[in-house]
Amino acid sequence: MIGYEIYIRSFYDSNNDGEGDFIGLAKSVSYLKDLGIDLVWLMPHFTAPSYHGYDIIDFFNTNLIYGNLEEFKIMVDELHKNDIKIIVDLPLNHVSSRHPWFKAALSGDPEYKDYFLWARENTNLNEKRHWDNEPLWHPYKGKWYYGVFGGASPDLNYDNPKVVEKALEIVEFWLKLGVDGFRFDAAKHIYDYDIENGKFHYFHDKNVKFWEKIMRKAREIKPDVFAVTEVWDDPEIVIEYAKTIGCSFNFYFTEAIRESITTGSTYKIFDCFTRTLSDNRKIYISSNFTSNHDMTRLASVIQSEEQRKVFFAILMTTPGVPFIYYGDELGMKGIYDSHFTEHVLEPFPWYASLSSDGQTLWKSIGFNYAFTGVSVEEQKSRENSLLNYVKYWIRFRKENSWMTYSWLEDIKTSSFGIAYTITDGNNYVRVYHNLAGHEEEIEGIKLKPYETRVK
Ligand code: ACG
Repeated sequence: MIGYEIYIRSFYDSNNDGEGDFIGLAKSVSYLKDLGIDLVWLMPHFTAPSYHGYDIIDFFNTNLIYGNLEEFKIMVDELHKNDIKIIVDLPLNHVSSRHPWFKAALSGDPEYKDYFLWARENTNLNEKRHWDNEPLWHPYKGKWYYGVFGGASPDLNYDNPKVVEKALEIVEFWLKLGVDGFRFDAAKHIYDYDIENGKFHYFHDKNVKFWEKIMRKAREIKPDVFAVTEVWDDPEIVIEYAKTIGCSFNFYFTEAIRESITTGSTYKIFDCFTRTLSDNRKIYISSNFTSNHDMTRLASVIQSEEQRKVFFAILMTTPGVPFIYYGDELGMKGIYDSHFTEHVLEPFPWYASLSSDGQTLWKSIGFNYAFTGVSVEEQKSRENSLLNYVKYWIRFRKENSWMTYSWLEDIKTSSFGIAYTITDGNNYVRVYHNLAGHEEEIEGIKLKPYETRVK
C-alpha cells in the first residue's frame, strides 16, 4: 500500500471557487491511480472554524466549503471504485472553543463542564508546553481551562466516561459511512495532564488502553480497519502505541534520512534503521513518510533533486506503508512556521501556469510559483522528472507488496553508502544506496552518484 496525505482545500477545485473540495478530489482519482496511490489520508474534513480544521465544531458533519455529507460519500465511492482506500484524520483530544459542548460548559452547564479540564488550586497556570513554550492553561472570565494546542482548542476530559462514549460514537459514525480507517491525531495527548498533582505528564499506559478501546470498537464495525497513529516521540515510545493501533508514523525515519542525505553521513540512517525497522517484524507496520503538514517540506530541506530522488528510493525500499505528502512528488516547497502553517499547505500545482480547471487558488503563493517546473503538467512529459522517478519506485514497491510486512537485516554502511536486506522471511532483497554525488563502493559494488540498486 502507498499512502498519500491530502489537504482538501489545496487539492482539486470542482466548482471554480478556488478551494479544493470532495467532488474535486473524486475527479482527481486518475492522477492518484497513475501515481500508484492506494490509500488516501484526508486532513480534517469536519465542520471547523480554522483553515487547518483540527478544531472541530461538529464531528458528525463536514466542512461545507469542501462539500456536504452526500458529496463526501460520492468521493468515498469514487475512490473505492478505483481501489483506493480512504482514512480520515481524527483529532479526538480536543474540540473547538466554539463547539456546543464547550459553549454549554462555559455557560455553567454541569454536565458539559465535566467534558473539559479546569484548573484546581494546585494547578501551575504558568506551566508551558515542553516543546515550544506555549501556554497550557487559558483564562475565561476568571476560570482557567486546559488546552494543550491553545485556547481555541480546549482538551476533552477522558476521565469522564461520557466523553469516551462520544469518541466511540464518532468512530462508528464514520466507519459506517464508508471510510476505511483513521489517522489518530495527537494520540499521546489524550491523557497528558496530571490534574491531581497539577502538572503536565504523559500517561502512556492509560493512553494505550484508551486506543485499545477505540480499536476494539473500530474492528467490531470493520474487521479490516486501517489506522495509523501520530505519536511524535522517541521510537521506543511510538512502538507502545503502534502495537495497539497497528501502524504508526515513523517520525525518526523522516528526520534521519533528511539529515543523512543533507550531511552525507550514514550514521543517522544506521541508527534509525536499527531502532525502528529491524525489530518491528510483524508487531506493527511502520509508516515512513516524506513530510507532513507539521514540518518543512522535503524539497525545502533537501534542495537538490538528485538527493531527493535518493530519499524516495529509500522510502520505497524500506518496510511498512510509505506515505507521500501531497506535492512532494513534484518537489513542492514550503517552510514550516508554527504560527502560520499555510506555508506548507499551498495549492497543488496541476498546471505550469497554475491556472486552469481544477487548480486551487485560495491563498497567495509564497513558494511554488508558476513556470518553475513544479507542476504535474511540466513533469509528466519530462522523462527524468522527479514525478516519473517516484512513479518508477512506486511501481517497484507494488510489485513487491510483501514489503508492507517486512523488516531489515544485515545493515551495513560505508562513508556515503548503505546496504541492507529487506525481508518478510520468505522474500529477500539486498538494497544499496549511494548518498553522495560521486561514485561509492559498498560490499564490492560500485554505485554511480546517488544511485540505488536492488539485487
Ligand atoms: C498534530 C497535528 C497538528 C495539529 C494537532 C492538534 C496535532 O498533526 O497539525 O495542530 O490537533 C506536537 C504534538 C503533535 C502535533 C504537533 C503539531 N500534531 O505531539 O500531536 O505538536 C516534539 C514533541 C511533540 C511535538 C513536536 C512538535 O515531543 O509532541 O508534536 O515537538 O514539533 C524528535 C523528538 C520529538 C520532538 C521532535 C521535534 O522527533 O523525538 O519528541 O517532538 O524531535 O522536536 C493543528 C494546527 C496547529 C493548531 C492546532 C490546534 O496545525 O497550528 O494550533 O491544530
